[in-house]
Amino acid sequence: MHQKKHKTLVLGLGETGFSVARYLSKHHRPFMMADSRRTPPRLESFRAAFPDAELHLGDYGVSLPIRCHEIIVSPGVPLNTPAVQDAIQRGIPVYGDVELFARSLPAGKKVLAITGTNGKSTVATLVARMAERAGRLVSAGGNLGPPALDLLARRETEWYVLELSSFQLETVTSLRPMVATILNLSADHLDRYDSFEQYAQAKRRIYHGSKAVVVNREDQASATALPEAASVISYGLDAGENHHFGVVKTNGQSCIAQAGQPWIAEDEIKGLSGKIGLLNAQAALAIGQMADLPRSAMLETLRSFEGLPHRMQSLGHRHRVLWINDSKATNVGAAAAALESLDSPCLWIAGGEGKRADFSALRQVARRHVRTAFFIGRAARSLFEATASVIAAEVVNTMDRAVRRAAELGRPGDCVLLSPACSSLDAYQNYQSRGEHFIKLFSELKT
Ligand code: UMA
Ligand code: ADP
Repeated sequence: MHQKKHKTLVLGLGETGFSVARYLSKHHRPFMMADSRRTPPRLESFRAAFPDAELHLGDYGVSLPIRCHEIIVSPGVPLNTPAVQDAIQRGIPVYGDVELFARSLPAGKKVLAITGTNGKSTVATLVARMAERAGRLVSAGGNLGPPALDLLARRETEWYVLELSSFQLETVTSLRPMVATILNLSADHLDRYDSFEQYAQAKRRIYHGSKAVVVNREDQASATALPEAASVISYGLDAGENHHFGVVKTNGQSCIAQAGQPWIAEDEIKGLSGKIGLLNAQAALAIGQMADLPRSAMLETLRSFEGLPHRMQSLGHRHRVLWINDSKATNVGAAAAALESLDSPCLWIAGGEGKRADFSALRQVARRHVRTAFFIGRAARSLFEATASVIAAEVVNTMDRAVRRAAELGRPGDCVLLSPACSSLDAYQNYQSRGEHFIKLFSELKT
């Protein structure tokens, strides 16, 4: 008998796939789940939650998609996967969880959408906290977690703050954010994209249909292809004119200002240090202003913000050497910005899964800030080859050895920085486990 194609195929049984399954099941939409791994980590909990769902594990080939009327892909599933390409050519709709979120969003609800190569989680968290402090009913998630669709379960939410990755944006067409921003663009995920431009184009989809955009004047690549009808607020490290944000000197102190009028001094925002901190704080203020948040709630949020774990997180001193966990620096741009922000000579631990990055971009910043580097993981040799002509460097392969060598060589006044410039996936489940491992090794060092 002819089998009717009435099911949605969900590809990838990770956090996203699980959230899609929850959503479809709640809305009585039949689905089947497939994962290319034979035993994905969430298998047992999926079976317990959806005992009747059809599940396919291992190579899913092209036969599975053609049994379905649409495919919802997880962000980690590249669109050039043969089964997905085959489905697209057959005219089967393929999209991701954020597009499903956008299509399901009740009228009147607003989205504040944030992407960029670096700083997304920090700025999304700041904006959500500013809105909460102002008494708004707000839910934050997306790439930051929880997945976007899970946020819809909280029905009283008025505003959704979404951190979006390029992977999630690839299939987004219906989002139309109230405010959208690309914080910055530098090379990342080149194991997935053919070129930087292709990656940038995926990110720029965030602007589509947005009524207001926030733009970083320091980063030209992120400020192109803006929607014509949108109002724009920019920010940067110069003073900024008209209604734009910038940085001015008042009584010898750097202050964030709008239209030249100081709002808050740099040393009042302790959780956001250096140039990066000034930029991220301005981005959050500009988004908040576009969304009509009161200034007092925004400034109080900046003053009380303590930073997020695994982002330039100070762990404390050992023998007058400061140890910093920046495990979330998973690309070259983030590690370069982290090194640049340091005042003291640095013992630098880096490496992991290199994602086909060009590490030569780290050579000059390493020369200025690094005393000795310890390289770990799959990218250790490439990092060594890119930098050893200008700094002392050792390929130590493992985190344990890197920490031991850094503890041996650190002198009073130095700092030890884990800022890997790579993803963690060659050795850890995620950047959090890598950071936790580093913290554990630090805590075991003799005081
Ligand atoms: N899988 C397949 N086929 C493939 C590839 C993967 O079946 O071709 C399966 C894997 O076997 C695995 C599952 O898909 O079981 C994993 O799916 P996923 O990689 O999409 O990961 P999720 O658990 O759904 O997490 C995703 C984001 N991960 C990625 O984009 C890689 C999480 O971002 C995000 O927090 C979560 O959705 C909720 O929205 C993490 C991330 O590393 C933090 N993001 C990248 C970054 O920040 O640089 C983009
Ligand atoms: P994302 O969510 O985009 O990965 P995070 O806010 O988690 O961004 O920060 C990740 C890392 O990126 C930090 O550990 C820091 O090293 C670096 N970083 C943060 N903000 C910026 C910025 N505005 N420009 C460059 N690098 C940044």
